[in-house]
Amino acid sequence: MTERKILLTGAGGQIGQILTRALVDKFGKENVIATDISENPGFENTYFRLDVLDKEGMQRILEENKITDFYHLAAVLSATGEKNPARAWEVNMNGLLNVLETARNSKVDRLFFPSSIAVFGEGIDREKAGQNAVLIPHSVYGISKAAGENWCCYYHEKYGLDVRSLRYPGVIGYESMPGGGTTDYAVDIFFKAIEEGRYTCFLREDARLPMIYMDDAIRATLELMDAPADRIKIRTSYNLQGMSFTPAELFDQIRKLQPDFKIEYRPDFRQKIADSWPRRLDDSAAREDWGWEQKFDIAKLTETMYRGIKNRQLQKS
Ligand code: AKB
Repeated sequence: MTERKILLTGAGGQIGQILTRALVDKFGKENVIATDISENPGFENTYFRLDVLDKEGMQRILEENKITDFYHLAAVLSATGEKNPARAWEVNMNGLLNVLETARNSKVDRLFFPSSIAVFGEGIDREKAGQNAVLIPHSVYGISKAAGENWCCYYHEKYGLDVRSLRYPGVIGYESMPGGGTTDYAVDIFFKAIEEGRYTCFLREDARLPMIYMDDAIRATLELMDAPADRIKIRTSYNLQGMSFTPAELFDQIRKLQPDFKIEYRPDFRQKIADSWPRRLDDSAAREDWGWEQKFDIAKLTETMYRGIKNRQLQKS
């Protein structure tokens, strides 16, 4: 295998921080370059400030560092996107087009594009959204991800670019904070339980959504990127399912560890976004094509999140 040289956009985000660390562990810190729109959040590997709308800057970094593997994570998520749809479209769409063009020009070996359950909307089986279900999303984020998947497929077919993609469910972890998503409640709830003993949830108690624990999401990403190209049959994006639960079910799990924990439900505009998303995905294509298998269920996730946050607090005090 030739030496890998990795570049990430959006490395300061919830998934980006953990994926950068995993890639550094796997390929060595000298081979991983992290970028984000903000100043370096504390990476020890090479870091550049990069706005994904700056195509020349992106091209320069790719060429000067002879990048082989490109992970494009920068995006405006569902809830933030609804507050400024034009900005979400600009960042998500033009950012991706810059990534696709520069990756093609620089002949990178592989490109990763994260899609989302947000691509689904009208006309699906909400209990088990199929791999090839119709995509009629309701949020600007979902529209940009659905279009993005098709652009990725187009670049694969037309230019042979080896683009790979996953439709992430809500990603839950405690070492990096989510920002601007509809599934963020499933992270916030743990911090509020431990810090304040109560939580006000912005979704209804029965809002069932697909979720995945961070370790599973990172492993899925690396396994997809490691798979031989002929195993990747889907060049739009693979459905990825971890587990599915409602806020009430997550609350019950946390109560097993903290019996006096209290919750109230005050659904806001994010409930409408959640209502348009599937409750579960059919990820059999990912299982068949490149061997995807999740390890975390709701009980293991709750235990890991709760103990992880508690331990970190003990270390700080
Ligand atoms: C969001 O809630 O916007 C994201 C997602 C499901 O893509 N976490």
